[in-house]
Amino acid sequence: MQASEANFDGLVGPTHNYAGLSFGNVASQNNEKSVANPRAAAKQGLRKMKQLADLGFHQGVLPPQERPSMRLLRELGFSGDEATVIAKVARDAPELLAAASSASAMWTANAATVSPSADTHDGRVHFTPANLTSKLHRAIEHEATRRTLRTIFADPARFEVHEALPGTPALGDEGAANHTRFCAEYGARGVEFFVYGKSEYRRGPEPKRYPARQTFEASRAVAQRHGLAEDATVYAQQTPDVIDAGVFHNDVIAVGNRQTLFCHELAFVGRTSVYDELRGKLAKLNAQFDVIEVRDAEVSVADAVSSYLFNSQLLTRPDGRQVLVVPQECRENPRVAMYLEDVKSGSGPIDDVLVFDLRESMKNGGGPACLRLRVVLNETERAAVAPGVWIDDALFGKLDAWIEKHYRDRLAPGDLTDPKLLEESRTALDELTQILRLGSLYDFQR
Ligand code: SUG
Repeated sequence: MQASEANFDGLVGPTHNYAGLSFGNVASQNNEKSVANPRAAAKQGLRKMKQLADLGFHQGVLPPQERPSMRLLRELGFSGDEATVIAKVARDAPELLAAASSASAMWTANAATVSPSADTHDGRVHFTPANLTSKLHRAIEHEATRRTLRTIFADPARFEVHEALPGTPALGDEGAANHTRFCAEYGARGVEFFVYGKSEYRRGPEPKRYPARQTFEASRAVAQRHGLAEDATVYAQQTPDVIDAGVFHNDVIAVGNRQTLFCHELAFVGRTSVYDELRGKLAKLNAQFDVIEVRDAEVSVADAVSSYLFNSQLLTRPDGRQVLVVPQECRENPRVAMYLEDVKSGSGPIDDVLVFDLRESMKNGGGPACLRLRVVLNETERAAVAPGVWIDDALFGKLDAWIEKHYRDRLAPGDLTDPKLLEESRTALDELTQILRLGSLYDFQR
């Protein structure tokens, strides 16, 4: 059946800030305690959604989560009314207030792993929200993520939104940031590609400096739940050294779309056998496989990490041409800029490059690909999606005005202690559920 890819970007939440919460994510660590601009962050993300929608891509939006998370703070033993809880945690455990306040749900590539209906055992689209166990501020996302996905993809005849995997290190799951799907056409059966950082039980090389967030066991469990065929599933391990260089998710070093894998030569352990397996399994589905491999001599891993060249979106335009959506930082790195000039003028599978200013998100290690969750949908599935989340001129206008009205243009770590921030966020989110026509989504609305 005819299908196409839709991208659901996370709307940046009102508490966007730089708390240095992600050990192993170089940008997050380097920008710790700098002053954020939530309004600019949200507008930068919204502008990307709008421009891609204008180019004819199916573009949806996922709402932010309620932050600070009073639920987490109460679970951690802080009691009293809300202002008292915030005052106590600010005084006794500011790191927990920072974790409870992060707007990290904006990076929806980590919201879930999604398998299109053409690949699954029961012909439904399957979603597994990521447990994100590796970081406290992210491990608190999956319950609300599940509720949001169930609200937007509500029809049980077409969509299955699973529970997250059990939250334990052996099953660390970071969602679609470590997952890619290859296919001839979006609606045809495809090969799903799962990339993990380490295995809990099969001994092998592991990173030494930074944590590997995704395990093989988690990837395999997701594939099994989604009912993917073994002959259409490929697993690969990230090179431990690249994790140690700051590649905390595979989407910092590789991106795939349809028959193309664009990656750095050091991305995977045993890369030639990984490519051969992908090529072989795709050939059985009458699909081709092209690898655009960037050599370390052209763009080093350090350049890839600072520019986010591979954290790009590789999209098939309605006219069939492929475009690469990159952050502005790629233009500012001379080697990456030169590489992209060659891509544009060459005759390879990438025809054009689009550049976006996502500076606020980038300073926390979130580029274009982090901000979006890909969902391949056929026409009937697309018609079953909650209608209020598709970006068009009208929704763009409403969201832009909503951001302008509710968001601060300055948020320093010290501002997280301000109890007014919770109130402001709730007022904003309450209005947002009306704009997106999502009903009562948040705990505070129930
Ligand atoms: O999980 N940063 C996120 C960035 C996620 C990027 N996503 C993908 N690569 N798909 C993370 O490390 C930083 C928050 C802070 O430090 O305030 C943060 O959570």
